Amino acid sequence: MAEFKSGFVALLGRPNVGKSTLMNRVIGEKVAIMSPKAQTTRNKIQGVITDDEAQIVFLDTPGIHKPKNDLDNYMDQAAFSTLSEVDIAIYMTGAMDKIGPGDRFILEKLANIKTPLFLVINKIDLVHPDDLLTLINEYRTLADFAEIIPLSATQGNNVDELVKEIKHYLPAGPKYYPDDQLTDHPEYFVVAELIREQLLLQTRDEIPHSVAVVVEDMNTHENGKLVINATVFVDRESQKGIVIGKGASMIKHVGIGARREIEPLLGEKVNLKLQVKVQRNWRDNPLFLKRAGYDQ
Ligand code: GDP
Ligand code: MG
Ligand code: K
Repeated sequence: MAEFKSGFVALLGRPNVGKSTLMNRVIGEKVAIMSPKAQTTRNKIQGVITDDEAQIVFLDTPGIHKPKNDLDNYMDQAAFSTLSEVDIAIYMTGAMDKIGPGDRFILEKLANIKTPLFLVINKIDLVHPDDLLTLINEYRTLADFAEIIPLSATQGNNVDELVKEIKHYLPAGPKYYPDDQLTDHPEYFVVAELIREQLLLQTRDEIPHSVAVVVEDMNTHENGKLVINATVFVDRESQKGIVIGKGASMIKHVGIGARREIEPLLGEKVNLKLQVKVQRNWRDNPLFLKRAGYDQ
């Protein structure tokens, strides 16, 4: 029998190319946070798949772009520091996305690392095959890709091929995680992200990214339900009004939506208690970022 293989795979790419969708498709569980909005994923979230041939540990990295504030800066560092620890780096793009200065900037940086680099072109369900070939040829001039894999994360086309190629490039190695482990991320963070996801979905464009969620505690039971106390931090008083909504209707719906996601994840009934607080300029406050869990 062939030797067991294992290793770490970093998923890189602009916001909204479908990194979280792909990871969820591969792993089959909701471990990364998806949303039609950019930058939902702020932290590294690991997903693990194990079969009898290999164990693949995915790092869903935050997007890389020109830093505008401390949080952006933090996200860039997290993305690049990940690359020194991984066995394969995957640069992901959308089949509809034109190659821009951002892609060139990142691929130039990636050219300097020794890690094998894959190009994954996602969302092939949206383009004509001829246009796909043109895009592939353009990318070939930008970097020396070990593999180029077009796929559709939502439809599932060619996702198996990606997994096969990842296994091919992984080194022989041990299981880092038990067979049934899907993520090593603290539950607090995942729960906070599920609440934030609901906020982004339900408030639409009214509170762009000026919202952070901190789970204060999650360890007591009341009437057979796990009590989760969480705080939503916004930048401005006006945003507080939007998040709470008329007669507290918005925060109530956010709570209901989040609970629907959290209960299957934790495997028990939950009593979710949300409060909303104004914390000015939280994105530039290192202490706050640390408290909110952005300090790995
Ligand atoms: P991320 O920011 O890179 O993690 O992107 P997400 O996984 O959050 O996906 C962004 C959006 O693209 C979501 O609305 C997804 O449903 C959509 N999306 C992801 N993969 C595909 C795909 O293969 N085809 C199509 N048509 N849409 C996709
Ligand atoms: Mg994401
Ligand atoms: K997203």
